[in-house]
Amino acid sequence: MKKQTYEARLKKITENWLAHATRKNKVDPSWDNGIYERYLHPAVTRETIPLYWKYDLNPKSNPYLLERIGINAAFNPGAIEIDGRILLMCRVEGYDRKSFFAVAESKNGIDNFKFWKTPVVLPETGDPDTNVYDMRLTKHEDGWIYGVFCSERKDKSAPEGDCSSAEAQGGIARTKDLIHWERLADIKTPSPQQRNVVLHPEFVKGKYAFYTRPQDGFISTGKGGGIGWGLSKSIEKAKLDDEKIIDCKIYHTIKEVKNGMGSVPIKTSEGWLHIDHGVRNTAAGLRYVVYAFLCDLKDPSKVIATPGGHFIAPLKHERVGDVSNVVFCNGAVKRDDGRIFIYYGSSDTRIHVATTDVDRMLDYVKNTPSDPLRSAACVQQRIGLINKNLEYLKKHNPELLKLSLP
Ligand code: M1P
Repeated sequence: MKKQTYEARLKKITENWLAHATRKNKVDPSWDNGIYERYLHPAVTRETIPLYWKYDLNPKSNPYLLERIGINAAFNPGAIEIDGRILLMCRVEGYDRKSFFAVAESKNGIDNFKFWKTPVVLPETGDPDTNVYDMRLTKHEDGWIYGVFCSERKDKSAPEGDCSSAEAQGGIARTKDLIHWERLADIKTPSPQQRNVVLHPEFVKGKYAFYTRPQDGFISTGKGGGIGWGLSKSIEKAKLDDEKIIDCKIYHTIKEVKNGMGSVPIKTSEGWLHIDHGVRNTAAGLRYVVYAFLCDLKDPSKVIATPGGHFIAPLKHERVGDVSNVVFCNGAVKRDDGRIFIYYGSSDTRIHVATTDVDRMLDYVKNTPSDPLRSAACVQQRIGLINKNLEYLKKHNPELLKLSLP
């Protein structure tokens, strides 16, 4: 192969980076369920990562301009709006499999995401994490921005030779600017492991309120599972004495294996809007989808509307990646004009945006019927909709009726 000069390679990789980082995104016309828009391209990918995070750009020490420390993926971002800018706290994963956090910023929240100069330098606790990921950003009424994330360490009780058993806990750090971070103690709960821990943005009964996901093992939730809820007097040493399940896993549903919180819940006039994830089993492995529900404004631990089925499922190119058949949301932003931007990772590989608004989401969560849990009941539910429509069409749109029936 003809050897490329440093200059030629630099031009090529710079053009490639620019093409990704400045690409305009458009609504995908092939998707239309009225509830939210999907977009043609991912919002952030590993190609969006600055070149100077991966290459040694000095021709003297890197004459072939080879990648020195590669980036495998950017996915599952927390999200926040600060001064009109959308900031994504991305989970960036190196070729070495370790994840870290890095902020990507965009003015419109749809495209042109650029990473801040350096990744987040997250302080460690006395028991350093091996891996950190999936940060949720909570703008709390106490004035801090909290980052709550999964902190993973090797399972100390694993048998000799077992190099994959791990222990997951809820890590907590706080900041005012997403640059300088103070690390707090991992949350203590009645469960041996935790993932998908999220801090509620308001005090409840004068305490910090946490959503949890108790789990017996690292992957399997075992006897645990479901979205938990508990209160803590302290945030510096967060501890939940009680953990009650507010949204449990259920046989033969989109959350039969496990579920977990997604974004920080969004406050609306009619309740706290949840955009979370559910996991089911298939012959091809686990399938992760995003689902939504609504909780009471005064008592955020009380579920008041539960649309059946998934809200976002992996589609087209989203379906394939490092961990295929996964969509996972841990960040959404409600803008002042009522628009909601939902950020989700697909197949543990890249980041997408979906857009909707408060009115549509409230209509969706309140008027989509709940999962009736059995085929026979699902058929009845659908026949109810069909009959309602047939009656309406007969009176108001008989032409459409002719078109759709033999
Ligand atoms: O690989 C799919 C997802 O698996 C975990 O989610 P959960 O705890 O619900 O199983 C997380 O590691 C998440 O980051 C990942 O996308």
